[in-house]
Parts: sequence; structure tokens; C-alpha cells
Amino acid sequence: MPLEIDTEKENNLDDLKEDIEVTRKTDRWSDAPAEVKELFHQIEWNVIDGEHGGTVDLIRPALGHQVSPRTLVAGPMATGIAEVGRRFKFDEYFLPEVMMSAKSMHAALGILKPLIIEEKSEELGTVVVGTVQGDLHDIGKRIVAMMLEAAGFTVHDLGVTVPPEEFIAAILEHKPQIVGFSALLTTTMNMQWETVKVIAKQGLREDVKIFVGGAPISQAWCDKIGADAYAADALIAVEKAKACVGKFKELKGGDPSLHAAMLAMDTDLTRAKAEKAQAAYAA
Ligand code: B12
Repeated sequence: MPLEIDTEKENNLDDLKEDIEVTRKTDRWSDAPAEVKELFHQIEWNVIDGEHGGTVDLIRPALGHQVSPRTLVAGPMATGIAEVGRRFKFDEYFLPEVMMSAKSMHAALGILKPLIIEEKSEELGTVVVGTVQGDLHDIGKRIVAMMLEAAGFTVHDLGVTVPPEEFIAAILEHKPQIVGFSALLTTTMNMQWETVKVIAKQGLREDVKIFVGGAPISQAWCDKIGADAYAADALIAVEKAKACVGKFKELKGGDPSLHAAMLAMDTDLTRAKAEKAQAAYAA
């Protein structure tokens, strides 16, 4: 049985501005056994410090404690890279440091990917994902792709800086039910819109449900560009993708009812999360 550790609660990450001694004193991951809590703090700091060897060396012991690959990705790896993002934003880190941290994430994801994909138990459908043209960020998109695979989808990941024509070629070749665009830069968000337009121009809009994501992307952006669904993280992306090939299977891409149904799922997911948090608080 995998260890149950809450990765969904909003964490205050101020301790990550200090050092691991301060981090150890926080109550983050305190629902985990002490040795796992310690491993999680070390993973956070190895991602922040860009120690990819160290990060990799900590992943296996964590797995040995029955921590699931998903918990590692959504837990200490996510908090570590979030702090890297904060440091970059406030000019405490520059590109070389960020690249080292990204290398740590990739090294750890390389170990976790086969394990996550092994969890695949059923065949739900096909998804094409890619980071839009001009954008090199791919950590989040890789996580989304891995989680979709684990949930039962066959995923074709087109990589980074993918031009609209490549998305079209992949749609024609793989006949996916869902196409996902990732964009992390305000300057490349617009390529999501351009790609939606090219798909529509090719007469393929009804054939695919279009998902969008990435740090600057929002529901408002999704609405504006006529995409079908926005997901703030991989777990939401999986839930919405499952619904697209399940209860909303008959709705076509671009149908306003599909868009409304996807939006309504956010309300349901938020309510479920609040109820879970309340139950945990009451216990
Ligand atoms: C790592 C990183 C890099 C690495 C990328 C390595 C890699 N292989 O990915 C490197 C060093 C290469 C890099 C380069 C640059 N970066 Co950078 N980078 C980051 C950083 C720190 C982390 C991004 C990340 O991996 N987050 C972790 C993942 C897990 O989160 P995520 O990507 O948001 O993904 C989740 C969700 O968004 C969602 N999701 C993501 N994609 C998709 C897709 C779909 C379909 C769905 C449904 C959901 C979904 O699910 C994911 C999992 O939960 C961010 C800071 C930040 N706060 O985002 C800056 C950041 C994105 N970078 C930034 C900048 C400016 C740059 C550069 C322009 C810097 C420069 N001067 O050269 C270049 C751009 C290069 C290019 N052309 O793309 C800015 C962007 C600012 C802006 N407003 O546009 C940011 C926000 C930093 C900052 N605060 O200033 N960067």
C-alpha cells in the first residue's frame, strides 16, 4: 500500500528562503513518517540547489518507503521547483541556477516515468501534447503527460517549441481525442491561440478537445481563445481528460456545452477538496 501523504494542501514555503534546518522545523509533510519527512525536505533542497545527483539518490529511498511516484512529483519536487521560480522572479537566481534545478527535475522524472506508466491499467484514449512554438519549458508538460499515461491514456508528446503544423500532422497521424498545449511565457501564450485557429482552419476543431495549461494560463484565457478546458495542474488535467472520453464523449471539440461542463468540474473539484480538508481538520 502506498503511503498517504497530503500533497494538495496549500503550503507556506517561506522556510525554503532559509535553509534545511529551518525547513526541518516546519510541519510540512508531517503526516509522513519522520524518515520520509526528512527525505522530502532533502529532495526539496536538492531541487533548489540543482543537485541532480543528490535528487536522484533520494528518490529511490523514498520509493523504498512506499511513497508513490505521484506523491514525489506533486510533493517535494513541486515545492522545490516552486521556490526556484520565486528566486528567479526576485533575481535571487539567474538562468544557470534555474537550468541546474530543471536538470534535477528531469533526472528525477526520468526515474519516475516508467514507474508511473506501469500503473496504467486500462486504455482510455489518445492525447497529443506539446509546448507551443517559441517556448522551451517542459517540466510541467512532462508531468501532465506522465499522469495521463498512468491514468490510461496513450500520450504522444511532441516536445517543446512545437509549431501549429506539427500539431496538425500529429492530429492526422494519431487521431487523438484530446490535444494539450503548454505555454510558460506570456510571450508564447498567444501561440496557443494561433494553434487553435490553425486547427479550426484545417477543419479539425470538432475532432479534438483542446486543453491548455502552463503558469500564465487561466480559465479566462481558455475562454478567450476558445479552448475546451484549462487545468491548473496535472491532477485536474487527468480528471477533465477522463470526463472528455467518458461522460462527455459525445460532445465535440469547440461545443459550448463541453466548455461549460469542463468549467463546472472545477467547482466540483474545489468543493471536494474543501470537504476533504474539512474532514482532515475535524479528525
Ligand atoms: C525551470 C524554468 C526554466 C527552465 C526550463 C527548463 C525546462 N526544461 O522546462 C529554463 C532555464 C530553460 C528557462 C528558460 C527561460 N525562462 Co523560465 N522558468 C522556469 C521556472 C523556474 C519553473 C517552470 C517549471 O518547470 N515549473 C514547475 C512545473 C511543474 O509547473 P508548470 O510548468 O506550471 O506546470 C504545471 C501546470 O502549469 C500545468 N500545466 C503545464 N503545462 C500544461 C499543459 C496542459 C495541456 C495542461 C492541461 C496543464 C499544464 O500542470 C503542470 C503540473 O502541475 C519558471 C517559474 C514559474 N513560476 O513557473 C520560470 C519562468 C516560466 N521562466 C521565465 C522566463 C522569463 C524564462 C526565459 C525567457 C529567461 C531568459 N531570459 O532567457 C527563458 C525562456 C526560454 C524559452 N524560450 O522558453 C519566466 C516567465 C515570465 C513571463 N511572464 O513570461 C518565469 C515565470 C520565471 C519568472 N518568474 O520570471 N526557464
